[in-house]
Amino acid sequence: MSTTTQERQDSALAALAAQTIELPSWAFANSGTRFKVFSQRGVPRDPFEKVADAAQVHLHTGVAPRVSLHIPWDLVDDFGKLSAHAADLGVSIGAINSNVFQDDDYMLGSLTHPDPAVRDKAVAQHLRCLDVMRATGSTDLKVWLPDGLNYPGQDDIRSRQERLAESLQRVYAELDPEHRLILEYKFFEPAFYATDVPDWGTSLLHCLALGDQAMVVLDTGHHAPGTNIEFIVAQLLRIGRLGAFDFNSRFYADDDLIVGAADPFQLFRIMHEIVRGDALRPDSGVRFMLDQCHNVEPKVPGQIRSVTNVQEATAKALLVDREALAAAQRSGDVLGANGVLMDAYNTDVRPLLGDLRESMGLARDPYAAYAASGYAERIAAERVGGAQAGWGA
Ligand code: PSV
Ligand code: MN
Repeated sequence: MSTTTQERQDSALAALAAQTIELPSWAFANSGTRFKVFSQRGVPRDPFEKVADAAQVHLHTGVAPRVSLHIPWDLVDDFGKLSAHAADLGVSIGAINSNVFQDDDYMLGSLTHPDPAVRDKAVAQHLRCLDVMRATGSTDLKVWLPDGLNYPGQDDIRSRQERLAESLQRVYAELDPEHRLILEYKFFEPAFYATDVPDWGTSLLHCLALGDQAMVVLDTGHHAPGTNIEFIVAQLLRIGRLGAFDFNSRFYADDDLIVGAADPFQLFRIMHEIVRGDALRPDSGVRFMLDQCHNVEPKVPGQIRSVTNVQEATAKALLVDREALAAAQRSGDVLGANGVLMDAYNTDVRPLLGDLRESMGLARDPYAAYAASGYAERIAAERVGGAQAGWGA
């Protein structure tokens, strides 16, 4: 028997109330391209101010209670103090990203570097991140490597895979039982000829070799144009190895634009596979994280827009009439099945999300609530002097 629209809306509201979206600390810092990093008034000068800005996004959306850190960008003397600061503001520390892409030693690679001394250094950097996790209560070590080759013959492709497996194993061996190592892939950039973890298959192979605590991270901007990302989502869910998303959107390469800005339909199709795979549950092991840079737009509102875009795609996916879809699929009704999906996609879910926020004691429109709060003007006036945090600084 088919569910009614009302029943689907009620269960969508319950699922949306339980969904959480993790914010990247670096989204609040100055950012740009290799041509220019622009500075904006009020941008944080340290990780404490980044966490404070992230807490604003949570305050107005109610669904963004964690902030990921990037090490060494977010190194502080006392991580206990940073965690306590986060807790005071109603948020907590999420994934710890290990940065092995901004040190001269890593020009020819980090965990795959031909020189064992550089590999040792890169392993040590990851172990330092595990210490940050212990000090902050974080459970996810997120690994993205810039490693790769610009020219055929520059290094031996296969030896690099062996070195990668061995280095990852050295890091994995140091995980605590509650920790996960989540391995992100990206098809190109900064390497242009061959990347050492270029795709989900390579990431998955390394995760399978490592063990149950290793999972794949899918960054939506890290695929060749035309790639069917929801297929990858379905496949990784099937095998229980989808650890997290880095959500963003792209028109050309790894643009790191607001998620859902370039292709909201793709985001809906991804969330449809998530709902289909019962992976929206908070205990499913799949973390919904953002990885974005707001180069030309204000940062806190940019993050609010990102969160609401993920919520809209999720809400639409939750409204799919699953029984009708299954029936159409069983009977080979191609247009009927497609129509069921499109009906959900074409639903205006903004009133439903307004209801959700009201039920959580929040304003119906978080974007307007933030604008009216005066926070942007306050930080612009208060954060004067000192060095603004920036991507790469
Ligand atoms: C690499 O392009 C990446 O997606 C990784 O997640 C990095 O940690 C992040 O971007 C840096 O912005
Ligand atoms: Mn990413």
